[in-house]
Amino acid sequence: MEQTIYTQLSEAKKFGQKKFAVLIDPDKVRLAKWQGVLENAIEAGVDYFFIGGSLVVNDMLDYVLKSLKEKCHIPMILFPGNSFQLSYKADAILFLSLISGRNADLLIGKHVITAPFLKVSPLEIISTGYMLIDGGVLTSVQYMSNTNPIPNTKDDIALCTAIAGEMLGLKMIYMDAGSGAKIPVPTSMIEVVSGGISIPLIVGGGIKTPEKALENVRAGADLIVVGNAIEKDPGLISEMAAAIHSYSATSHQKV
Ligand code: 1GP
Repeated sequence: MEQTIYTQLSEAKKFGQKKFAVLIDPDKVRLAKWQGVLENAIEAGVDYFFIGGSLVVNDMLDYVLKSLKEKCHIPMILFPGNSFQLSYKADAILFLSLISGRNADLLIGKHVITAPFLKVSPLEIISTGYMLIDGGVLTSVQYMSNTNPIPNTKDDIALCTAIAGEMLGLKMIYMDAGSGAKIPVPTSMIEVVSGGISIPLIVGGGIKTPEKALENVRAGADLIVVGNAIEKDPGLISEMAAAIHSYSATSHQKV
C-alpha cells in the first residue's frame, strides 16, 4: 500500500529524519525566478512543497500546482490562508485550526464550510494545530486572522497549547512566526514544545539561513518551512536542504 504523506512524516520523526518544505505563495510567483526554484528544489531533494499565502490576488494556484506536477514528484501540500485556496490538484492539505488564537471562525467555523468539499476530494487531509508565535513584526497572518500571537518568551503557553492540540486529536503542530518574521520561533520554545508532544512538529517563519534551520532541527523541529528567504535567493534551497538533511544523516541526538 502506498504510504500517505502523514505516515511518511510520522515514520521520519520516529527515525530522527528531518524534512524540508519550500513554501510557495502563488501570489508571489515571479515567472523569472520560478524555474530556478523548481530546478534547485528537485536537485536538492526538497521533501515537500507547501503552497499557500494569506490572500489570493492572482489566480495562480492551479497554474503553480500543474507546473510543479509536470516537472517533479515532490508532494504538494496546501497550506491555505483562506477557504479559497483549495484545489484537487494538490496531494494533501493542512487542515489548520488556529489554536494559538481565540477566533472561533478559524478554530472551527471555516472547517464546517469546507468540510463537504474536502470530504469528497482526493486530497489527504492532515489536521494540524497552527500556532502563531510573535515574530517581532505585525505579520499578514496576525492581521488577517485578527488573533494575538503567543508571546515569544512564553514557552509554557506554547507548550500547553501544543499539548492541548495533541490531546484534541490534531495530527501535527505547526509553530509559525509568520512569513517574513523578524524574529523566528525561539530555539528554547522549539525544545520545550517538541519535548512535550509526540506528533510531528513543523517550524517556520523568518528562517533565513541554513545555520538557523539546522539549529531548529537540533532543537526538535521535524519539518522546516522556508518561503521568503528562498523567494529572494533560490540558490539557498540546496544549502538549506543540505543543512536539514545533514542532521538526519549524522545524528539522532539532540545537542
Ligand atoms: C510562513 O512558515 C512560513 O507561514 C514561512 O515563513 O516566508 O518567513 O520563510 P518565511
